[in-house]
Amino acid sequence: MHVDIFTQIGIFLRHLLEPVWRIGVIIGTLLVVQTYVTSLPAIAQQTPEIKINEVLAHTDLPQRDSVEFYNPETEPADISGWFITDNRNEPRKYQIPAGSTIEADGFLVLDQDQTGMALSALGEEIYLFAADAAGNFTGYSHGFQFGASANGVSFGRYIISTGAEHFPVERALTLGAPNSGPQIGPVVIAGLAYGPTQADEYIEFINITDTDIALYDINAPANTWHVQGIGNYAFPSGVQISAKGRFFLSPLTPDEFRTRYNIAADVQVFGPYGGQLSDSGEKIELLIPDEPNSDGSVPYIVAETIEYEIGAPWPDGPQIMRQDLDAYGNDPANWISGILPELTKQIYLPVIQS
Ligand SMILES: [Ca+2]
Ligand SMILES: [Ca+2]
Ligand SMILES: [Ca+2]
Repeated sequence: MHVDIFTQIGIFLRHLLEPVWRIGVIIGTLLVVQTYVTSLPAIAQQTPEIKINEVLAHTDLPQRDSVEFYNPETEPADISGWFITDNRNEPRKYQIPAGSTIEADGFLVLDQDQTGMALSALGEEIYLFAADAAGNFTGYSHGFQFGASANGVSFGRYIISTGAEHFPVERALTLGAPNSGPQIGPVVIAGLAYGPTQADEYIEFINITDTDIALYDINAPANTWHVQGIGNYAFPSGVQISAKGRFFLSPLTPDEFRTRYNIAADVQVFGPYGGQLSDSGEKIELLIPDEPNSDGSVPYIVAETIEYEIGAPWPDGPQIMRQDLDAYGNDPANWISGILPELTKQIYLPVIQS
């Protein structure tokens, strides 16, 4: 085999330079490793990732405002000296006392008599900050903001199909025990269309219970249910939805919407709403008025939240349908593409006679 002179020079140079190249790689790797190691706080890897798992903020005696912590680790966690606060900008409000240990996969509950920290029934925030023995923050924190709550009803940590953490209203109070899961209903969002044009938009609601539901406070009938995310739409007073009944909210007048989608005469239609369902995703909330405060203000409690997005993991729009009405709604796994089968869309808007 003939090997020309240039190939021989190339082989010679490679043999000469290869050790240099290898040493360069080793030095480079050592520098990267050293930079990585020195940039990690010494304690960060040992901080157990304790979660604020349930919060009860609206109580009358004998109940007390309470915070439940959960230890998801496989070892017991000592959170003595950590801090909790209802104001993230003031993290050192309450220091967890010495001897506060949570078993692996276990719970710890502290109430307002222990922390001296009452939580607002109108909503606020709760955060946990990890600290070392000297009271210095280690960098780990966990917490969330919450809205108004009904008396004796808690918010709980819930992991959806994507792995994201949500904190919906709980089905039952479970302080010191695994969470019950989200409260579903009494009225859920069953379908929505955010396009292709604004005139095509709708939100479909279903009363999933076996009883009639009033979309207002029966003790204060002027206080009606609201929908947020499309402006702030207030249902008219005096509306009743029959057991298992469905109803629609649209940006058209009820008559226009009925015609456009061939809605049966016994199905209630509401609107028009002032805003729109965004074609880039947004949060839609169904709100129920609670008992008015002594100053006359009305707390609104979130009964249902759908925070749809455009594209994966949400199904293709612009019309989407909820699959399981009794399962948590704010999870893309519970939604599929398509127009509701009960709708027969008209292609053209009717000509308005003058
Ligand atoms: Ca309270
Ligand atoms: Ca619990
Ligand atoms: Ca739209």
